[in-house]
Amino acid sequence: MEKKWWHDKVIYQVYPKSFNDSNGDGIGDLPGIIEKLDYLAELGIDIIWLSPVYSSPMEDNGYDIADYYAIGEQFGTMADMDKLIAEAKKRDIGIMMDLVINHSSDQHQWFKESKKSKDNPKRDWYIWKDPAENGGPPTNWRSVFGGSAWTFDQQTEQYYLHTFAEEQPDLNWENQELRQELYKMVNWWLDKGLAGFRVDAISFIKKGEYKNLTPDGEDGLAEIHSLTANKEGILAYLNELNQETFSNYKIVTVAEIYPDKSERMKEFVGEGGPFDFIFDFRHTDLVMRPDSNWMREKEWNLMKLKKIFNQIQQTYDEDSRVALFLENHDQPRCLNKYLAEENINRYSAKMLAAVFMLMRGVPFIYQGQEIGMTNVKYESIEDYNDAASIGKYKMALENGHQEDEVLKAVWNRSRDNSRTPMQWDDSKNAGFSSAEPWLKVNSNYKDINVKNVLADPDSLYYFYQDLIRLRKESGYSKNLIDGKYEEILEKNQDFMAYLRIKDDKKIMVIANFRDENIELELNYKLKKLILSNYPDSKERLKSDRDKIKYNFRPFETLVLE
Ligand code: TEU
Ligand code: CA
Repeated sequence: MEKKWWHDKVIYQVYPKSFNDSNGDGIGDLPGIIEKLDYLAELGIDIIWLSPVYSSPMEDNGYDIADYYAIGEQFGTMADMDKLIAEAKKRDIGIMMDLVINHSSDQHQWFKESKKSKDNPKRDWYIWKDPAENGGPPTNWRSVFGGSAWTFDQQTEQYYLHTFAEEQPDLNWENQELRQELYKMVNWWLDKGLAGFRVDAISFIKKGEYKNLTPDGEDGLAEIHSLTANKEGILAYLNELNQETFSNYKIVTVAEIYPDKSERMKEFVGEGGPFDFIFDFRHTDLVMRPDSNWMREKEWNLMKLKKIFNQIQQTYDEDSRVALFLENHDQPRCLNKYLAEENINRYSAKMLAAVFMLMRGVPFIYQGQEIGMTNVKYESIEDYNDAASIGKYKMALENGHQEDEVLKAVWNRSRDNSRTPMQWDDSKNAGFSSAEPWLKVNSNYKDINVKNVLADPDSLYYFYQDLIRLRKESGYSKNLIDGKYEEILEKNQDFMAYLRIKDDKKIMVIANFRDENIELELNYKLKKLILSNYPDSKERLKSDRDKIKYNFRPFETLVLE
């Protein structure tokens, strides 16, 4: 595969509802994003992935779309959207929209029609089935947000399928008319000059056989993920989608695909595949339990994490790419996920940043990650908004768990951890809004905010900036963008380390994951220290002719040639 224009790009994810509120209604909006474009340009990112801003009743914060051709009024207007695309372009930033086509909102005109009668022309655009013999749901599938994946409709006495909330009915991809209608919409957006799409939950568009499976949780239901992800025949639809839309534009697409078997991943990406690259969730799944078992804390350790990172890197050969990410709007903050609470500090935060940003792939920074935002602990479930947290909370109480135990699990796992308003400064509401925000600001905003990191030359923000420059504009670009990934010190329990090799140049990224000093001897010839998360590594780093001996401090991370 030849080199692609997007190989060296860095993508920043904006969750619009929580980014910046320009008109004082407590909800982030498009003009608010435009106000902050200079901030993002300064960081050095190339593309903004915008979580959905379409017209939506917001049962799942915009992942429930009521009109694909309209902007949600809380976010602004189509004119604001056009302006955002234009203003971003002036700064060399592309806009990547979120494409949510596994399901729509139940408020979409199509579903309203579909619901009317069994012989409505749009009936077949969604998935309707007769009740099981006992009158219950057609199968025992659990929706991703908890509870049955089927909802009964009184009027027509059938159930409809929803992989996610009941307000998010699944579209029926078997219906050709529907598919054509979706492609028309995709092209309409691409004609506006987007940089591309992030394609939501696309693993689920092809359903498996409609049958009961062995229950895997205390609710007697079975995980829909394993039943419907990437089913045989999905590629025909995805290739058609690509043919009719993406392939006719100079864009980049990244898809949310759940790997069943890693060998299959390659069918989805690269030359001839329907997408340019994908999110591979193996490293986040290591830390988070599947939905059926979400309350139990997951045991993981550095050895497992290293192994998985290595597997992900090896899955995609030298020519293809994978999304590099630690956070998104569905995940808790990376500092809490990968570090013990007492170990969260600027050194460990920079360590995580360096380790993931310098692998082979396209890095994603989620809003607030660059300033070190952390998880939130609301005192009551009333303060939560995330449909998944609330659904699972209810389910757990019904299954007899104690409220405080469940709330604790919500603290760890809730998607609201990453959805708290962006912390711009130490003024009221963290400078996010002049009004009470839709979701409570994290109480640590007086310490952790954009104003502070910009004023501190040694901050995490500037470290991210350095990492981006290192990838894009340094003598090491070739290694970091195209170079081979090779894990080293596989057996070492304390360090994660790898090489990025291109021609005869080798770059080493080496990180001490422990909160203690550890001395290490490396059989490499040191040419240069490129970057470190401590100010004085250079003076301390001495090397023999072909050995590096170094006393690493807690979380110390070096990038070496
Ligand atoms: O997520 C798909 C998905 O299956 C999970 O990430 C899911 O959100 C998580 O396991 C819930 O605990 C995508 C979007 O990223 C997510 O925000 C949407 O809610 C979902 O699709 C439905 O559109
Ligand atoms: Ca607003």
